[in-house]
Amino acid sequence: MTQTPNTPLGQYLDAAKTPISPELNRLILAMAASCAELSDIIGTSSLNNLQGALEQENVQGEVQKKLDVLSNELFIQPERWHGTVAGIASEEMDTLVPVDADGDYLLIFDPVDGSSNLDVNGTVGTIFSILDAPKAGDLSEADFLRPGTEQVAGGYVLYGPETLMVVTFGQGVAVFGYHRHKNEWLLIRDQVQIPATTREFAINMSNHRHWDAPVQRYIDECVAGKDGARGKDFNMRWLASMVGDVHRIITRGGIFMYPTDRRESGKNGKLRVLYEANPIAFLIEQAGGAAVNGPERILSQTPQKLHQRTGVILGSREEVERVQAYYTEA
Ligand code: AHM
Ligand code: MG
Repeated sequence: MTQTPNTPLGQYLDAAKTPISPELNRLILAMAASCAELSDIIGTSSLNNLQGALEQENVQGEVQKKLDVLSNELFIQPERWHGTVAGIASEEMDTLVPVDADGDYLLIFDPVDGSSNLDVNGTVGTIFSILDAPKAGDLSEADFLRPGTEQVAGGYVLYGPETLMVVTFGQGVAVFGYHRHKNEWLLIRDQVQIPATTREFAINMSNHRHWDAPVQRYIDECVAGKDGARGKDFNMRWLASMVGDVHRIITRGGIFMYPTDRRESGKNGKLRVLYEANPIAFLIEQAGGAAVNGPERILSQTPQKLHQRTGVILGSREEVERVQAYYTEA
């Protein structure tokens, strides 16, 4: 069932085709409210001296920005989650944070993805994934190490010219806009579908010499355009913010790639399974697209650790399948 544009988020959740539990409903509303708050913080960050880096690194050796830390602190406040969340894991924390033993869900997120864009007022986003919490016992990291097929919800909030939330509960993809003056999230598009083919790719071209042969072959064929094997011209876009690049694909199709490569630092990929690749792959599949790590489906991987990385190739189905075939043939 497609719902009518301008439907408020709460009403949308109440009318879902397959009922959404009251706890998940509250959790999503709390996530939306938290992201609206973060949108205001990001939207005034230069004015409030919240730009720039801190002299500290996260567990993955990345220098943290002031807003990486501040947004993480905002999202881990237990009172936000109204007893719905048993535990939290985030890009910015070494290990999990237990929240409420009775909570039904695990919440995993990247509070500000694409944070190198913060300094230049470029697009950034929050990515989130929700899993069922284990029924009993003390929470451990192992409870989070589950394949993406087990997600009960996944989504992102994009902080661009507009603040948008794109979410799935496994019954299609919906896009909401945050109406600042009304302080309300309103439906923009429901049951979004990505075109199966595209003429647009997104990849950091400066890494060309490091890529594996299947990726070089695919991109070289795109760049060769009409005169090459593909017989058509391609265009390139790269925002250096996964949420921004993926939102373009959700809107008009395309292929996004951050593949594994031959460097020591690139052999496992750059993006993380649990809070980047999985929720985005869930959205893309629900919108009729495909998402692979190279040879395999992203959602079928079982991560061995919280901050595990993966290759990411996703978007318009026929293009993703073509790259996947190049991997299998190689
Ligand atoms: P981050 O989580 O540290 O912000 O890194 C993830 C980001 C993605 O949003 C984006 O697609 C990619 O890293 C950009 O990488 P690069 O700087 O190599 O272009
Ligand atoms: Mg990130």
